[in-house]
Amino acid sequence: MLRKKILAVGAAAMLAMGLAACGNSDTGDKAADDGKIVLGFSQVGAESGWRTANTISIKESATKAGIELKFDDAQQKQENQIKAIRNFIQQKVDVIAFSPVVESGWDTVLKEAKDAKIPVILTDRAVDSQDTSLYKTFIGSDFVKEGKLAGEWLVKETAAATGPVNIVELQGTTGSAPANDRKKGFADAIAGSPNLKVIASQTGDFTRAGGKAVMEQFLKANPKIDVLFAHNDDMGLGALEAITAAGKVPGKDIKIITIDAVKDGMQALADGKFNFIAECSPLLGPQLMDLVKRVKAGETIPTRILTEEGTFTPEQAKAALPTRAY
Ligand code: GYE
Repeated sequence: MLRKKILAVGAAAMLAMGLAACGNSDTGDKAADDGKIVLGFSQVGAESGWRTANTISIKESATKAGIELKFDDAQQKQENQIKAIRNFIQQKVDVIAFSPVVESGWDTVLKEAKDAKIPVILTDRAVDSQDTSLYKTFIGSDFVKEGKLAGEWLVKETAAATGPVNIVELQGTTGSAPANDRKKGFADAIAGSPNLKVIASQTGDFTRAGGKAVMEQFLKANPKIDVLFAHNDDMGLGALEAITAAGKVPGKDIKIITIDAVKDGMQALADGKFNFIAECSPLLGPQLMDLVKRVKAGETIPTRILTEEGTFTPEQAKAALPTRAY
């Protein structure tokens, strides 16, 4: 019994020593050795084509800019992002950037970064923190505008409709900025058209599997669906399978509006399965690296940097596809 205990204590001590040794190693601390700027980046996950393109953009542009990137994939969990940010603080990186999976609950960890004097840049998604001194800038799209563009297209498209137009909505990740804002922008745009009605609205978590599963439920519960508004291409692509399996023709029996304009979405649009896409660019890497350098140099940067984007109809998608970067 006693022997076992001694062994256990010994093992724990060795483990602790091992860990300590790890902490002192070259990779554990910031790479002061070669003078490179070290950027800690916490990514949401790998939930969509948009996210994959965004991750590639960030990794490629870090390499190009000569910035050492510590990249962490949070698998769509806020607790993992908080853990990653705390690790970055411990490693004394020069700058932290992250794409917050949800809007709320960041104040404590952002305060920890501020106390450690590590500047933070928000990319892609916003936080709802009241204290804006907790981050330097927010670079990304105007999600309310994207939802609005989607809604405005539908209002025009259905201008001649006499009866009710039944809409189902696939929302993005619950509590995320793009889900909250796209829902709001769309609702605002259709508010003046009483025949346009959202009859069901649920989250599909921005994934194809989620889009398919929720669309199956929508189709079972609602005999008449005229329009699907999906908060991203991937959920729309998943929903296509459910719609076809239910014996309906996507793009005709059910009009489909999505957001992102990644290649697979653009292909569906060019094929007439989708009807309209509002673009959301994932290519944030080059601008982010530029900002990292400027923040590190102590420059003052604008507190909000907007991404520029447009919209696509099937004809425009056909024309754009051959040279589409993502
Ligand atoms: O639209 C969706 C992704 O935050 C803008 O996240 C991003 C959204 C994007 O999963 O496809």
